[in-house]
Amino acid sequence: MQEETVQIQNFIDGHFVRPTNGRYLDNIEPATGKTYSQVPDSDAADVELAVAAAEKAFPLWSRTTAAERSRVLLRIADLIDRDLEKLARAESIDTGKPISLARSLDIPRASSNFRFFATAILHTENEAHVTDGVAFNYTLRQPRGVVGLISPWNLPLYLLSWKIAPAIAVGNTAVAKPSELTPMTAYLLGAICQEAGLPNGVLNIVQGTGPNVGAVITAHPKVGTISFTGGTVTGRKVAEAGAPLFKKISLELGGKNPNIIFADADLDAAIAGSVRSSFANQGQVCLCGSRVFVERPLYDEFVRRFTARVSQLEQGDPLESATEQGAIVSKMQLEKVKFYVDLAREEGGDVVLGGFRSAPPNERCRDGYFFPPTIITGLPVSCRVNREEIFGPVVTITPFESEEEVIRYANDVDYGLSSSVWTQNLSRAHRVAEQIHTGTVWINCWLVRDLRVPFGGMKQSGVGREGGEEALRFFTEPKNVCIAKA
Ligand code: TXE
Repeated sequence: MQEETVQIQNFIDGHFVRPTNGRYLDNIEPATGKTYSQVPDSDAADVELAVAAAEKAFPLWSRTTAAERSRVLLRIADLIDRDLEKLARAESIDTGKPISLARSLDIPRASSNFRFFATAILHTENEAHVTDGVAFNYTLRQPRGVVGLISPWNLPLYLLSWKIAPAIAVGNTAVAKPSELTPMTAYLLGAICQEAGLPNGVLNIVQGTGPNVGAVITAHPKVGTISFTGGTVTGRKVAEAGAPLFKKISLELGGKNPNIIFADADLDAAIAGSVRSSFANQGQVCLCGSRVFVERPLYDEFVRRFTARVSQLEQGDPLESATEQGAIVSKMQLEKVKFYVDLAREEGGDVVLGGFRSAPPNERCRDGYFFPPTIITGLPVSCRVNREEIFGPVVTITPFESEEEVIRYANDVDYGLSSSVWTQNLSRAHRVAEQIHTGTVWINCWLVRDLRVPFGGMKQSGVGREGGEEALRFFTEPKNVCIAKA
């Protein structure tokens, strides 16, 4: 297999280069537990080169017309579509996610991100404010310079492109760092950008660890803008590094999202939606609804039917098209999942499905990191398993008696990223949506993502919003120009 011999390189100033220290880390395929490629273990010297390249490219790129920037980004989108199968396979091998998910979600979304922002910059309006016969103001929204983009391992190309596309569309230049666990599609994106004719230095990709690369980017005085997606603990470090330099920072962090099912819900739809929101990508999506709340009259039936449906999910080799549940991204993450399932037992929970490491699906995957979809009932709402982000294929189900009670449960965590509400009562849907403290509320659906809507979290799920207009604003600096009338 071609992937077995790949030594990934950094992408700096339009060229693929080795890390200056010559060091590499093993990159493991989660489905097999075996090293299949090597990722640069870059450090401050590489970040320095990337920042210098981005700085050098900025004057020209920021003055390039929106129409020309748009053309380049559209070419990138087209090339991602052309390489769909290659990228989907790479993403599946790198993350352990089912190839069907990479084909239908991750890679198509990556090209949509480029296409969306490539066209968005052609349709923006400029603001003007007339001061009563005294002056005329207009607002320039200018690119901010070199931006730092740091992304996690769960949706590698999807989330990295979500940052790169708006950042460079509006004329910034970027230093991007994918997760050291999932470097492959970012590496392939570098080649796509070269082929698309993106000028050298507009996008630089430095591969390596959080402490050696991510922390250097966030502390770098010439990187004034940081967009970060990852864990809450890391997000805090990013905020601490950026605060003394007054950087503009957007943080998209963890979640412990409620999935609320009222007794008047369309049960078939609620079950189908809950299976996805609980276990998509082995539960490793920050938007997964890991806390399911079901109104008492429906509780027993929901648990029975939901468990039956989940037990039918096809667990298997991520590279097989029929697989619906693949591998967990890393050994460490697998240990974390196991820790929380053990903790759930200690906290008095009943494991009604899963709960123990699954048998490998085939010989190739003998040493892979597999854990089955796990359903836990009988836990108090306030226990650790119901408050801390697990980020794996584990959900709890809890009954509730009233709207007021479930709103209290939903809000009683440190996180506030997203929520789902299943009900056929429109007034209730609006009422509950208004009272839930999450950045997104889905009514009778999950993960419907219109790229125009504001996206982000409340409380410890993050600071700021991206998506659509919000992203264009985040990556630009507004400047008011005031012209006196006389
Ligand atoms: O994330 P990290 P990890 C959650 C999930 C998971 C936990 C830890 O609960 O178990 O976070 O996962 C880079 N300065 N989410 O360790 O460390 C790192 O190299 C700057 C939720 O993978 O936050 C990677 O590129 N950057 C999440 C990125 O930050 C640093 C998705 C995210 O890694 C850094 C993934 C530092 N000091 C995990 N340290 C979501 N909400 O989508 C690390 N990084």
